Amino acid sequence: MSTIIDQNLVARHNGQLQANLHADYDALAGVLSRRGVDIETLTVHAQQFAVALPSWGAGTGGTRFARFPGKGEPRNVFEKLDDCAVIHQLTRATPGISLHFPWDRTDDPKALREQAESHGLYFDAVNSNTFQDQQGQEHSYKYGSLTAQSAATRAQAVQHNIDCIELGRALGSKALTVWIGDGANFPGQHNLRGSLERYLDSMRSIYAALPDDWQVFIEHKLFEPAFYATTIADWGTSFACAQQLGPKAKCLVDLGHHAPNTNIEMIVARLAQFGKLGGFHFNDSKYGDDDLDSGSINPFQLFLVFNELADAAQREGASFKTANMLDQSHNVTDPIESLMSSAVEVQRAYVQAALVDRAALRGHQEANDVLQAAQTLKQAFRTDVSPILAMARQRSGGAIDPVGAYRAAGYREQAAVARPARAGASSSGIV
Ligand code: PSV
Ligand code: MN
Repeated sequence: MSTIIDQNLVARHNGQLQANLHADYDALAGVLSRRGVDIETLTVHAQQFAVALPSWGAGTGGTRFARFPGKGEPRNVFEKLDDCAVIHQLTRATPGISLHFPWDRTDDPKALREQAESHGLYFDAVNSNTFQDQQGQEHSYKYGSLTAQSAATRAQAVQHNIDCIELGRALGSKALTVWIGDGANFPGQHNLRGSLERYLDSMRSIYAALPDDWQVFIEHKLFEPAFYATTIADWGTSFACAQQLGPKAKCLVDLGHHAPNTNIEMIVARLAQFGKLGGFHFNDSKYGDDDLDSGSINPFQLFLVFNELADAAQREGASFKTANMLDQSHNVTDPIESLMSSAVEVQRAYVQAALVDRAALRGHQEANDVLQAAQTLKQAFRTDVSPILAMARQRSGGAIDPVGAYRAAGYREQAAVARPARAGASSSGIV
């Protein structure tokens, strides 16, 4: 596997942190062994964790008011791939990349795939985009895409999704994620039932084009850009559509796509129970679809989501799998640093969930010992598993302190020189 940052630099950086890491790791091993938990098992578990990176997260994002680009931003999909390779090199937790078309469209998928493989990366779910018009596009999506009144517009949107599947196939991807912004801004604009009927019709054509070993993920979102009624607004609608379409259709939960205070872990439990949980877009939020860094606002919620995933994995065994991806917008931080920290925060929740004493929890639940049941979860959540995450990274060849190593390597400064801003460069950093 070729690396972008010099591995000797990473090793030197690790060397400086080694003694403290071992002291912290040994101390935590003692704490955990008193609870009957073997730290080595948890470290191996941490090493098995993976979350895919959104190609569109590699550039600085923005709001509807402004975007303040940073230096050395990637200008095309190959440069985005380089940034993703750096993130994986240092965290060893992000081997997958989720592409978005047409933003990441390439005429040379073979070259892109080879570049990814040379860095030990693969392509996770590909995403279609019928929420914007592209230059030269025949039919506008102003009034909808898969649900549009115009049959020609719907056909164009369906064809774009089929093209995404084709490109994804060439790249080795195995899933298509469909998020549409379709909906109504005013009562009366849509016949609410009619627009969902058209959505299902369109999705049936996309579903029919899926290769046997592919899945399609339906991503719901409460609102934005449709502010009165979004066609696929909630997990119930997503679930009903996935049921209608068939076994290859599943639901994707973007953590930012719900009303404030929604019990997202319960949605996760429901979808898992009925075999329709396809995957995640991880991010965090305070008010709406804020796309903030994972774990930055509500780490307990993230932990509770992973607690449900651990429960489902225990019930269903190795067959239980979800496609896990980040979906964030970095407006005021270096995107590489945010994506590295976020991957570590999602990994943290995954390891903390593995710490839950499930037998004890079940016992407290059966005995209606509410306080102890809650404390059992809290004990796992309160445990600082940072030494486990750092040890897992180091053993897998990554950095004990990914952000520290990244800054020491001067990658961004070098990128600023190698990637002078260019008018018309491919979009990155999506609002
Ligand atoms: C929509 O808000 C979303 O979460 C979808 O996943 C899009 O594909 C992504 O953001 C990028 O805009
Ligand atoms: Mn998303």
